[in-house]
Amino acid sequence: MKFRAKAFEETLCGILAADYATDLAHANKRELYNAVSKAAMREAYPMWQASKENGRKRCKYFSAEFLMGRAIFNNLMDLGIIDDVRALLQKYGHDLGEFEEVEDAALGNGGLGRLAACYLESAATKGIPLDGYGIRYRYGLFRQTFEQGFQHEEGDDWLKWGDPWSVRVDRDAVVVEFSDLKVRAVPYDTPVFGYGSDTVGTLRLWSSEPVQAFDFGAFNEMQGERKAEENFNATKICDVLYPNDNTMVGKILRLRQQYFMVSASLLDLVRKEKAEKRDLRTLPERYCFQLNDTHPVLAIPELLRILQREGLTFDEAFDVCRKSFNFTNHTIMAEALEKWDSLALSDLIPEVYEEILACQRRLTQETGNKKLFIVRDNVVHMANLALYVAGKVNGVAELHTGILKRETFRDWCAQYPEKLINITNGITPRRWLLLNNPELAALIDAEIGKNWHTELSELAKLKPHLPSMLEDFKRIKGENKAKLAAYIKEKEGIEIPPAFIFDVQVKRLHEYKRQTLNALSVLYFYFGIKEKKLEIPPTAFIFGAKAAPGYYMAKAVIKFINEIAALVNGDPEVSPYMRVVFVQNYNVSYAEKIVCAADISEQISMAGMEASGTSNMKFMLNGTVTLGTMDGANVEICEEAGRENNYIFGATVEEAEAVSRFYCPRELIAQNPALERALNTMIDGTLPDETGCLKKLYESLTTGHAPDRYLVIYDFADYIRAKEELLRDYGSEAFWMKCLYNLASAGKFSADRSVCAYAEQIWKI
Ligand code: 26W
Repeated sequence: MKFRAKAFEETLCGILAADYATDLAHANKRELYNAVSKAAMREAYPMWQASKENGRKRCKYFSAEFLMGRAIFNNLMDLGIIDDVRALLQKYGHDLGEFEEVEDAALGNGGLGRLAACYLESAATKGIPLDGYGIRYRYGLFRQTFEQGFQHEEGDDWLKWGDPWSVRVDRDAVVVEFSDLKVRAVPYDTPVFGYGSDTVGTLRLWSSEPVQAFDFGAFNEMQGERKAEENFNATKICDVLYPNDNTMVGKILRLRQQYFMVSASLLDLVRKEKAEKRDLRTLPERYCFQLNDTHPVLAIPELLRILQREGLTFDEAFDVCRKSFNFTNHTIMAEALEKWDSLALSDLIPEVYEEILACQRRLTQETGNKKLFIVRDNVVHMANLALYVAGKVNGVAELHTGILKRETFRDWCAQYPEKLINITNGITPRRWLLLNNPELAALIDAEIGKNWHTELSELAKLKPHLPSMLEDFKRIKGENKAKLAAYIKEKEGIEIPPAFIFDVQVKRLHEYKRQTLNALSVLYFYFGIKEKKLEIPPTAFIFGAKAAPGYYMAKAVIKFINEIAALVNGDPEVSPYMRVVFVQNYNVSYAEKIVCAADISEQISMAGMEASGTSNMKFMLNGTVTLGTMDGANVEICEEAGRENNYIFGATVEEAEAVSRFYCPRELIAQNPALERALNTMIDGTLPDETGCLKKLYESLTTGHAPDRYLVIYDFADYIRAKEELLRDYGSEAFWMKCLYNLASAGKFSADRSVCAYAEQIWKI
């Protein structure tokens, strides 16, 4: 669908006049941003409305996280008006680029939240009726700065520029009840546009408010104190996104958030069903629910509770749940599989806890299988609850799903062999190529036309044309690198020459992702160059990552890398050949700039740990080779693009498992002086260690009961081998062809493919 440019301009001027008493010539950035967004919303409204009311079965994607990033550029592009708007603003002396100052909506931690955002956009593009349900956190993921090399966190005021892309829908407010508190849940709806599509999805985020506006009269009564406290608690539920990624922290506020979100969503839905006089037993004909990891799994007992309150028997309600809930698992890390204390649940939401117990009883009756349980020793295992009730359970890459079947969920698989399926993750090629790398997109358009925008497998048609694209590709990559270098100079104050190789690792900071391995290799090169024992082509090692504020070791790694950066960049003997930068506040918008400018994509998790990874796909789509392990979707990247076109190293899942049993890193260190030298910087004063965190990091790798859990030391030598090979190859024609071959082989990793697979195999839409 396309707007008429004229109609858009008229609407825009109307809004500027009515809401800001100004016009196109005089409006400031903020007024313009809000008015442009509102004008687009207004023009697209009929399309949004028609999409909601088309009577088709819909899937509701329940997720505690939606990492949407910045909406405006993506929305204008998907609506097909970005060029018109740019030209219009230019006519009045404005630059669309000024909206780069608009804050990202960072209502997510990392991969899982960004995946949810990609899926919404892809579903709208492909005409699949998919809506997101989540929480409208007042503060998103913290803003990160570095001080003396340490991470500092600040509140993320993502609403600073306003939220013109959402509509508050008071009419649909509901009351969520905890044993000690009633809360008003008010939805804010954001349209999700598809690329060149008439389908518009809805992202509905719930905000918590006091049930009654504050009543000053209460001060006169005995209950005054309590009342004031209740009002305070009600707003607090949505205050902030929990900044943990892959680590379960059993906080009651987090439990409140989870229940708040699913209860509000289901109450709202059931109320609508009743208003339309539907038989609730037939709910699965009109809706299904995708549970994005365990965070929204309380939706299952909550729907059981609501349906029985509406008159269904337990068996009828259970049948509805079996047919409507599905579950995606995003991690095998034991510390991420959510478990809640029975007491906490029965205290806070007693009726919901009763339904969980009823599920446990039914499980025992149905299977008699002693290996399967939901509640054990007064702990509720949320993944098991989902495994029991969900119709389909999926992993997010072939390797990951295999591990789930063989290990993590083996007993469940034996009982329900049809339940577990794989749907490999994907990314939206609109944000991750068209929008972030328009020059490369245009080059592809010129070769094979524009069909690939919505049919990414068409990229394969590039294969015969790759040699003729080489020069342009190199030029575009060079320009993107220059832009990124300028941006990094401005934001971080560090100079990286665009002619350097850009070696990039950006992702959440976690021990299993092994940023430490990369850092140790940087030290290896540093000392090699310093002592004139080795040469590498000039390389910039670029890091970006946030550490969970309570994750000590992850924060130590940040300090480690920042001190390495200071050492390397400050050494005139070495800095002509190497630079190191850890960018601050890595987020979706930063990623857009980095992904199109990288020469090397570091995907170096210990095999078996990274469920899929999605940044690996973003780099690939932008024509970047992977330096990585056989983990997650890297395996499928190699299947598609050829292992020989990437740089693969390290233990495989099987090896890693075998090695871990009897493994002594100290022996390996003793045999490798260069590695020892790099490690010693943590304890020998080479790097400042004001707090002793580097020493702790050193110890975690070398001493104690189970040192080096993630095989950093074990994989070091092979990592160096692969990295040196890559650096040697860099710049040759063969190397650039590898980059292009990866781009041409990225078709599989479109989120369009993934959502279509969900729609066919799971949602039956
Ligand atoms: C309970 C705390 C918690 C918070 C977040 C546990 C687990 C999570 C997420 C599952 C972490 C996450 O984002 N996982 C990532 O999901 C991506 C999308 O499927 C995958 O590509 C990544 O490999 C996986 O780490």
